[in-house]
Amino acid sequence: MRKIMSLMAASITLACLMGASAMAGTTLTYANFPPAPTFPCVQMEHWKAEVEKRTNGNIAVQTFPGSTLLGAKNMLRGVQTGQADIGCISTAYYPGVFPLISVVNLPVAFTSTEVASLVMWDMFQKYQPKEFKDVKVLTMFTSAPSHVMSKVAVKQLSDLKGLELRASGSILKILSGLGAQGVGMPMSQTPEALQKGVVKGLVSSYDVLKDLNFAEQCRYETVTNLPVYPFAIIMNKARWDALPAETKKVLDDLGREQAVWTGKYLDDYTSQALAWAKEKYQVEVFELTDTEYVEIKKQGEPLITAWKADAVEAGLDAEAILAEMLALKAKYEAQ
Ligand code: 3IO
Repeated sequence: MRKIMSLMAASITLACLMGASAMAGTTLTYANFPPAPTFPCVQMEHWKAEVEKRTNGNIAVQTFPGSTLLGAKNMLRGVQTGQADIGCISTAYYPGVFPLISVVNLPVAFTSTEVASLVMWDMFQKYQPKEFKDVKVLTMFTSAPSHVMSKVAVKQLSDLKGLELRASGSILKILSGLGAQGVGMPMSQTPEALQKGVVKGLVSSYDVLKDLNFAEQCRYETVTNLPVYPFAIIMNKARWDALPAETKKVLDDLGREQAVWTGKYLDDYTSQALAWAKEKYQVEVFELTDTEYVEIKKQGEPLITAWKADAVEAGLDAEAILAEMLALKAKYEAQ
């Protein structure tokens, strides 16, 4: 009798445990490299809330901002190997790895993050580039157009001579053409580099003036309209494959929506951040002359040529891809 009772107790306990784990569903870990207040992490929290709501709590998302799970440079590999289920990559940190999607990082004068993010998403959908074949892409978006934020005033292009500025990807090359000293590193290393004086400033979007408090050190901002940085949110392939069909549908349906949400958020937020920096630190904003903007554009042209050569090397139809991107850009800008 005692034996039967304890057997029953054990099976009740087991049933409860199984029930609890079925109710708790799946927890997905989501790694991000920059600190929590920055826009890649803001969009991550928004996505988490939407996913948890739309799956009725069947999926829980555990977020790790600020390189607490994976850093900027081991993000891609870390997601591929399953150290995190989901991760955020800035594709400019992986030279040569993304020959197709790096087209979005070219100097083609995006003025809207929403447009750039939609263009990136559509390009991915249309071409399904094999550079992403080892991961599942959940969404994509870009940073806002990039400007110079500096400890020294850049009032004219010649003030860039020899100036050490942090950047990544195509912007690094444009900087060298303009006589500046580009220093390549991820955003997550930039606060320390600025603090130590390794760089005198950076080239990125204005959101970081506020979110990383760069306005305190970089009191001079110069409007340069340089490229946007492309981002991809990637998921471990095996973890994706193991999800139930209805969960996959929720996540797939969110892809484009999240790109639009993030683009709109950042377009709005960069103006707020700049206004905040003016108010709090009296930062000065310089615009260049028309001739200088033409010079910046000229410095960007060899990059487009170089991108085409790399794309052809990677077996891509570079001309068609570039034309398609410009057509999408024109389409969304007209809307
Ligand atoms: C960026 C990256 C991380 C956090 C906030 C950010 N705002 C703009 C960017 C783009 C950039 O400079 C980069 O390195 O991806």
